[in-house]
Amino acid sequence: MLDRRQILAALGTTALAALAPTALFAAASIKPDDASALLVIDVQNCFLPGGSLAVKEGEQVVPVINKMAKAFANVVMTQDWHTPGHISFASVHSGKKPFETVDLPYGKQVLWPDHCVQGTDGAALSKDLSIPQAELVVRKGFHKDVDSYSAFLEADGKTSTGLAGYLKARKIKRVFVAGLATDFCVAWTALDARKAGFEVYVVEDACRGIDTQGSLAKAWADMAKAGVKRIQSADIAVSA
Ligand code: VGL
Ligand code: ZN
Repeated sequence: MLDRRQILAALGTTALAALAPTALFAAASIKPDDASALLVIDVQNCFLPGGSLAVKEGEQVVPVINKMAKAFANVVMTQDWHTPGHISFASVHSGKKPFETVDLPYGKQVLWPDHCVQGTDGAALSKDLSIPQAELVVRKGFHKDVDSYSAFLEADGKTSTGLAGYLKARKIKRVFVAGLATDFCVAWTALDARKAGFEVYVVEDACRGIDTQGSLAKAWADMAKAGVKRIQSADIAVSA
């Protein structure tokens, strides 16, 4: 067996200097199979430019996701789907402003502008998504007194959306997570997917974050610790 030092020596310093590490190791090495599913998280008008909780550069994930989705036989999308006057809205907590926090029975809750209210245009999936084969849309956050960043478990830590059961019944072993926002719904979904026993990849360039009070760095650190793999869309082989 060659160790890393021997491989590097064999490549030679000249060749090594000429090649970027990505060119050596990264090109489209992951092939989604029938036991893989793409989870497209919350690509909804409210999180896109002009939306009430617009994520910076949020629209840039759409073409990346559309292209990547061609590699997947199984695609599930999620929709943040809140009641009017939802507990996560700053507008229902007197004296509170968006991005402040409040202590709720299930823990600390970041407060948001009103967003993704059931049945509104803001809650609709982006019309620019083009994933006709998508098999399931999971709505979440529909209990008035409980938020749900995760597509698997509500913020009380115990109420299931049913997604883990669905994926297991479909014999899915690996999930690839993309969408909005990296540091909230994407990260919480990825962490719960690990807890439910799936192999988990987050596709970094197919996500964008909100980044409030260090949330983006914390999310990546938590995901790394949980064994979530951080990849780029170019790592996924799109042709069959
Ligand atoms: C999200 C904040 C509030 C998300 C949803 O989709 O990441 N963030 N609701
Ligand atoms: Zn929400």
